[in-house]
Amino acid sequence: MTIRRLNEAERAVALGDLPEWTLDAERDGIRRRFVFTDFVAAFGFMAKVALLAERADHHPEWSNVWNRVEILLTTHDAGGLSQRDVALAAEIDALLG
Ligand code: HBI
Repeated sequence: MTIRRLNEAERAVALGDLPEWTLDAERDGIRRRFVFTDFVAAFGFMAKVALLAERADHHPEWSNVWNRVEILLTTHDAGGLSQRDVALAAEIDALLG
């Protein structure tokens, strides 16, 4: 299935539903920074995200420093922000309750 970049109207709706995520114009993706109590909590979160990502065949660009996790979602196959990024971001947010 081909996947395409979201247009301006679609982006506005998507970001309205994901208030914690910001548009990264340079990468044409969305990013969010998460802060946990310690490394174990951060890594536990990453393990859950990894399972979601593998199930969706959609993988984050991310980094971890002790209790912080920085996630960028963009779609190589679409050349930028797509519905797949929005869907995974919503699933990630749902992990946090
Ligand atoms: N993850 N973020 C992201 N973007 C992609 O385009 C992508 C992916 N994971 C797997 C994937 N594409 C596959 O469709 C292959 O292109 C590797």
